[in-house]
Amino acid sequence: LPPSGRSVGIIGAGFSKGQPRDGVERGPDLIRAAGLRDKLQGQGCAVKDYGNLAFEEFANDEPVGRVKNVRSVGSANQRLSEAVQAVKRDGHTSVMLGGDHSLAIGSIHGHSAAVGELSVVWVDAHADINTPLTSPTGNIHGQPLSYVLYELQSKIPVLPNFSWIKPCVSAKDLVYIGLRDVDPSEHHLLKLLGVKVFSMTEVDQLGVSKVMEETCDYLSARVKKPIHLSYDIDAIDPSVTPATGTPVVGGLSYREGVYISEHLSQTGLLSAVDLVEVNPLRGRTEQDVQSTVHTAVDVLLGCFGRRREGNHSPSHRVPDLQ
Ligand code: 6HN
Ligand code: MN
Ligand code: MN
Ligand code: MN
Repeated sequence: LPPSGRSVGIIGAGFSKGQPRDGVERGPDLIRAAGLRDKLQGQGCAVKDYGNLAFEEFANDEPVGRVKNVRSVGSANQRLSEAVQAVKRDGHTSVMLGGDHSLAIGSIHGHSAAVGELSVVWVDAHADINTPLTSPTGNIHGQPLSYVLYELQSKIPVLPNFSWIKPCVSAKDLVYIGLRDVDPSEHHLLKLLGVKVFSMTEVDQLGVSKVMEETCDYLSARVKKPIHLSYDIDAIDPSVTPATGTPVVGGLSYREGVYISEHLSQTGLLSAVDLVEVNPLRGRTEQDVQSTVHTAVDVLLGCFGRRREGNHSPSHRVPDLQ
């Protein structure tokens, strides 16, 4: 094992058909170009980059009901699930670089197929729990949790290329952080299922450190399950991460955003991470894009042991005079 004891397997998933805006497919290469691999290695991680997934194209991917690009999304997520399973079998913490948030379907499915029951920490401005029937937009990036939660299976119609998906997460094992744009039917579902939610109101009330303490207490109250962190970059305030498809004012600060990943890193339970919705074409300036990408990288570094107080490896020695 590397000094930090962490090994990271990176999967590039430049997929954008869970939503209508071009550009989010460039996320993985931008995050890599910002030096993710070198920086992770510099903090003592072993890194294997599994490259970018290739996704099948569908010529006639007509909406099913209101749901858009169903066949493409189903197929892409099936590939991603297999890739995550391979990364977990190789013994790494999986890092999936999106791409849009519909990819959480395959990432969570593959993670659970490899390791069993999970805790899921969903960091997002949005709840992403619309069912195909409640979705106001038909965009699957607003629906991923509905496909993986056991409790919602009776609400999910049969969809082309979705039959491989097996629900694998229990509503009591899900915690949200950062919510501030929740559709009425999503809010109803969250209440019905009794999901633990730290919206921006709770972040304001409690502060991020108490939110993280309560998150970990809640998730470890029963058995300690491996944690799946699904991090939508739009959780952070658009003044910091503007290059994203569905920005919402009033988000996490850079410091709060990084604190969340630092805290989860310290649990030793982080087993898979999604970093999604970085879209360079949504930035108005190069500075917008750089700020978004660098913040995404810093969130990921925090997941793998980086501390703002500084780090050094156990083998480090203070030089002696000869
Ligand atoms: N995201 N609730 C809206 C919808 O279309 O269902 C917005 C979803 C945003 C999804 O940011 O990953
Ligand atoms: Mn979002
Ligand atoms: Mn804790
Ligand atoms: Mn999301």
